Amino acid sequence: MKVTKKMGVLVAASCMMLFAAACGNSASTSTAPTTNAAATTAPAPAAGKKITLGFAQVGAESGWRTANTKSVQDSAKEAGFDLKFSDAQQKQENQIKAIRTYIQQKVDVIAFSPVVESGWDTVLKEAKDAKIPVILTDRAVDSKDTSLYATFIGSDFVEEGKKAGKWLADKYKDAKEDVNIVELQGTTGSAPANDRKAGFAEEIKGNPHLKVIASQTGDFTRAKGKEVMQAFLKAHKDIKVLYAHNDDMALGAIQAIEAAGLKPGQDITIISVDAVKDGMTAASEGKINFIVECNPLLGPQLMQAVNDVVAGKSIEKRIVTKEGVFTSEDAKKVLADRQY
Ligand code: GZL
Repeated sequence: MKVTKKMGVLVAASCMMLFAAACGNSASTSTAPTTNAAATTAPAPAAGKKITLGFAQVGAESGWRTANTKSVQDSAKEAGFDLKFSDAQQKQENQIKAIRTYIQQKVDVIAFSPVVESGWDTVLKEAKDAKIPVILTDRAVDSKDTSLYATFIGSDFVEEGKKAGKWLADKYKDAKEDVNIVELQGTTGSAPANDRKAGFAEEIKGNPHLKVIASQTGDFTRAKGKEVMQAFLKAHKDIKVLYAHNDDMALGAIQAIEAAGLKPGQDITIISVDAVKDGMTAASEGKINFIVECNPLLGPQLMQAVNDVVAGKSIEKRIVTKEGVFTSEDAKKVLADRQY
């Protein structure tokens, strides 16, 4: 039987999918779809040619990002892909430049974590015109035209904010006096910052004693988190709670709190998001009281999605990662087994 080029390519892609599936998916994730599947395909690479993936990463701003980068790089290697990787140092213009370079290089698939939600339509249209499918990982874009990307693989940040707010509302459900909260927001304009803020506010709004007296970006970094917390402590003498949108900012804030002679986790209750090793260590020491997990190990799911779009398979438009929550007691129990 004559094996056509297309059949040869499909066999190659299928073998890769079997290989990728055999590698297993180390991330504890669910792939619960939330919207209808939409077929988005790329012209398959020539028979026997490696799939080339262009990945534009946000930066290296936090422990979470470091773990996410490692997951993408290790999974691409396991899947046998040729990975082109760029670090945008948290600048949108650098990510747009990287995506344009990948288009010029005619990669098979482009994936990226948008540093902010807006301003992507033009470059995503350029990728679509070049018939290169785009996969969003970690963070979303606010483009109204959802045909501009094949799928968005990442957490539900509103849900993460709600988990944080619910724990606090439960803790202070019988409060008789005001509980002053300060908030360290993530990168201004980013999906996690917008959504974690919204989810948290939604859950605490039912208790008039829970008051956010100050809220400012710490840009997801330890240094900025410390700097802003120092300013909060100077301006407010009655802070009872810190809600930080990630562990790195919480850890920077803990340095400021201790320098002010206060006990983190006791004088000031601290809630954080991510559950990276350093955050979980602080939680196990009682310095962070509650951590909402945000899973960075998105590599295996991303590579499976790359295989699917190259093989012409239909793909769920939204793949939500599965995550837990940890009290200080929980953190003590699981710290040794944490992968990141
Ligand atoms: C969330 C991710 C955020 C992390 C931060 O998915 O985009 O960016 O919560 C990281 O630690 O900097």
